[in-house]
Amino acid sequence: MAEAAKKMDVADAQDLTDGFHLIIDALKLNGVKTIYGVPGIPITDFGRMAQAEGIRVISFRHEQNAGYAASIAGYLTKQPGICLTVSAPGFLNGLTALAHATTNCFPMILISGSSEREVVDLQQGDYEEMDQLAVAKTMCKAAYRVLHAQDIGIAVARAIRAAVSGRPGGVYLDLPAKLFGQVMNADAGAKSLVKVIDAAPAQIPAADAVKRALDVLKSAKRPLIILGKGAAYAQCDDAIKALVEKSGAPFLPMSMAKGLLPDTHPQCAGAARSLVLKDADVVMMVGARLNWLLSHGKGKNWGDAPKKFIQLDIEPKEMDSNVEIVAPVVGDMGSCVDALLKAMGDKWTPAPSDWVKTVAAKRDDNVAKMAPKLMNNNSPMDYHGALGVLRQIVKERPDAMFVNEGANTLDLARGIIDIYKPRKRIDVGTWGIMGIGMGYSIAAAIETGKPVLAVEGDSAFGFSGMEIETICRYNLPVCVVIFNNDGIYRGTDVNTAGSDPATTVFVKGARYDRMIEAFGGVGVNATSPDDLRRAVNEAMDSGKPTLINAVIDPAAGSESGRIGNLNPQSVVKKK
Ligand SMILES: Cc1ncc(C[n+]2csc(CCOP(=O)(O)OP(=O)(O)O)c2C)c(N)n1
Ligand SMILES: [Mg+2]
Repeated sequence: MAEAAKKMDVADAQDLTDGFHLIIDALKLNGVKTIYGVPGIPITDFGRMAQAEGIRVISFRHEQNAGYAASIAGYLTKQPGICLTVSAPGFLNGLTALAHATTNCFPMILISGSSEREVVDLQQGDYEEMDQLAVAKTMCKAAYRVLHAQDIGIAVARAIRAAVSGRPGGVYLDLPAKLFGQVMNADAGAKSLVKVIDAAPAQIPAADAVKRALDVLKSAKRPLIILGKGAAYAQCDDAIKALVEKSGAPFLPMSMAKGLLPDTHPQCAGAARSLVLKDADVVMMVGARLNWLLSHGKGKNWGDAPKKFIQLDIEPKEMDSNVEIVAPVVGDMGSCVDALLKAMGDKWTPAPSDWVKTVAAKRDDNVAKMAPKLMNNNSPMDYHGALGVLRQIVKERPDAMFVNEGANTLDLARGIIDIYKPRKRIDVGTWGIMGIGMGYSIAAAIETGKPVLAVEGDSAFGFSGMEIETICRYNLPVCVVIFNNDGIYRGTDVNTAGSDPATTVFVKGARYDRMIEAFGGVGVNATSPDDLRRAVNEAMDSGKPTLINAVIDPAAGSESGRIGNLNPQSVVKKK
């Protein structure tokens, strides 16, 4: 009798599906291949089942790093990166990355389990109680909660569409614990799933907007093109190269747009930044915003010469955000660039040659001045000696992914290390955030299948350092180089008021290389540029998880790297 009842249950279960399976099926139907997350109640079994159903589930040590991984996966693939967390504290840990994704315009979906609605809403003190939806709403592009299994299909579809359409960003999906176990008829469940058609529809710019922009560009005596990471995200690399080359104008890549055209391209004005910002008379922004990174398009960095701005962006509200945009071109980047190219025709007159020559001369001069510094073999190393080595390695390995964070370690590497291909350089982005390093490295290795070189300040590394265990566990081809100058900006500060260390210094002579040895990775202590060259090449050839402690002179850096001017000053500071 009991046997017969058991058989009945099995037969019934075959006609049923549940929340667990519907979420997995909905994600798979929409092409999700990887989930980045941390397990726990109520999503542990969900992660196991997703793995069993063929989704790659990468298990991190902290949700913030899983979130950053998902955000950059979104940037690299144009599909929303998925981060999975538990309720309240796990959700909050993932939230920084969700806000980061939204600020940087990366498509990402944070999926968090949550506690029982009835208990949360009456604030009766449930396990990990929090009204997560309300908290998330202010930090992302869209936020949804699903209460019924039959709504999972539509909710996942909405989340995907919200993340990737228009200006991409972060989306929050709240899944209360009860939802996972809810059952429904399997056929009805299958029918409730939605495959998103044309998730990021083309947005064609108006013909008169294109004409207006070209009229302004044509009038320029000293045109400049600024490429932003929106241009890199769009994956219309050939068209962007054709536009820049046809215009003949010098171009300036923002840091994650480096490599759209090689930094060694004859029109690249990267090493003549001050000159082109000051002297250009027409500036065409291509997927770049006039935020703090470009001094808001005004002030002393932009000089006194009157300027006209053309701007290509998918977000109409971006126009006039900081200065007047005389020629807004609103549409998706691929469509905007194609329309401009087409309207330029075959007889476009390239930028005036005297301007192009002036910029090239300044650039060559600055590059020549830098060259000897990059060849020094000092030990302990300074930034230039160490970066000279890495510059050559990246040149020889243009397909590798390059991750970068820190202050001096970031600013100097950005200027010194040339990038040769699109979307190879990923870094601190719009916020100048520390902590992206290991999450980005893991996602870069997984999403691109290429080796990864991560160049990290010793402080920057600390924000995500525990993920070297994750790198070892998944045996990812990641080489982390830590620029160890004993601290934040410098390792030389002294606290004159007591026996505690100064606030910006760390343990002197720390051996970060020993950390990775605990997990079976390769650790190297490099005290000279020659050591560093040998160790990085070996790591990149072997593909073994490697951490190199690059010993940098503690006195070599400057306060806040290149942005010390943003520090508020006290006029009454007691010395
Ligand atoms: C999340 C976050 N916290 C704090 C900061 C402030 N901050 C900017 S750079 C930096 C670390 C710089 O030191 P390091 O990474 O060692 O680079 P270095 O200048 O020493 O080469 C910190 C803490 C930040 N940008 N982001
Ligand atoms: Mg440091």
